[in-house]
Amino acid sequence: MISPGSGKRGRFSLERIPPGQRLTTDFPVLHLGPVPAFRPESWDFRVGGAVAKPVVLGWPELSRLPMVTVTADFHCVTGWSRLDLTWEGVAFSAIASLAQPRPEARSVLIHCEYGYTTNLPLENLMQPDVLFALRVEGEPLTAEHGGPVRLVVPQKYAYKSAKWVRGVEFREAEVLGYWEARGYSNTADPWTEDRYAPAR
Ligand SMILES: Nc1nc2c(c(=O)[nH]1)N[C@H]1C(S)=C(S)[C@@H](COP(=O)(O)O)O[C@H]1N2
Ligand SMILES: [Mo]
Repeated sequence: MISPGSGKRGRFSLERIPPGQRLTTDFPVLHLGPVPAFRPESWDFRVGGAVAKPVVLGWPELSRLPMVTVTADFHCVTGWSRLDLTWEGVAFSAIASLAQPRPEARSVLIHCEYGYTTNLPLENLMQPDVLFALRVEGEPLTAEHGGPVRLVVPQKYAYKSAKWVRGVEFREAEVLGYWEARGYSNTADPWTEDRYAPAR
């Protein structure tokens, strides 16, 4: 089955696995540091920066927003690819509509528990396959896979698919995220093996 949002494969071939990647059929867990505990009473999701309407959503509010379903492949920069994960959650574009980014907002910094961050151009995040996922494969996201809420950006290496998201900061000027500031590519395109930042 060819699902939307599975990459640039298909332009010249039906190859599903990007160059230099190997297929895995399980769902590895990979992250830095401990798995945060989720306390729904004190948890919030803050959307701000260069926006007309900053918003703070509690867990009941976020989990009642309209949901979308995206089936997409997942490529970790360390070399594994998992095909056809079905995610459900709130489209990035729906969060942007609530907050109304100002015209100068070009970049977004995603803030997570324990200080993990990732950055993306707003244009990339507005793609229809980008979502804040609450569920995967028909079940609520487990804490180890980023529950209660993670970003999913299928067209980029998975360090951009930040787990345990708590904040979305719209910005005029780009700030590099955790791995982007430590030698990994800012653009992170699996189809061109865009793994590392150019040497400086
Ligand atoms: N908050 C946070 N999100 C993160 C990471 C992390 O260390 N912290 N690691 C990233 C990396 S490198 C990968 S490959 C994916 C792994 O997601 P998974 O554990 O659900 O497979 O999470 C990404 N999101
Ligand atoms: Mo990764």
